[in-house]
Amino acid sequence: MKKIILLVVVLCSTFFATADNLEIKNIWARAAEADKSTAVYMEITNSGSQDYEVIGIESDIAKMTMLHKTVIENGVSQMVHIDHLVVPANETIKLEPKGLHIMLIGLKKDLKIDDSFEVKLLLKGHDSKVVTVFVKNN
Ligand SMILES: [Cu+2]
Repeated sequence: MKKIILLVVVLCSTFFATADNLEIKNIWARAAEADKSTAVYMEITNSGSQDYEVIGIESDIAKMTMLHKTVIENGVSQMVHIDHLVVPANETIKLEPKGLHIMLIGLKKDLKIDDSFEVKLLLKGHDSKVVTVFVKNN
C-alpha cells in the first residue's frame, strides 16, 4: 500500500512541476472601494523553452476573478473575457492598462494605496503560482 501511495505522489509531482521558468514582477492594482471592481497588472516572463498557459485566476479578495483584454471597436474601448493566456517561450507578456488585465469583480473590502493581497495563477500542467499584488495609484 505504501508503495502505491508513493507511486501516486511521484506521478502527480511529475505532472504538476513547478513553473521554474516563469518570473512575475511589477504586480499592481488600482485602489478601489468594496463592492466595486479593479484590475491587476503584471509582467510575466517565460525564460524557458516551452510555453506556459494561464488557465485561471483565483483570489479571496473578490467575488469573481477573470482574465480580460481590452479591444477597441469603432473607437469604443471594450473589455473582453479570455479563458486562457499563453506566455510563449522566451517572451514577456505585459498585463497593463488598456491591454490585458486580471479583473477583480465585487471586491470584498476597500483596496487602499499600499495595501497588498494575493492572487493565484492557475497554470496548465504546472503548480499554480501565488503572487502578491500591491495597490498603487496608477
Ligand atoms: Cu476588465
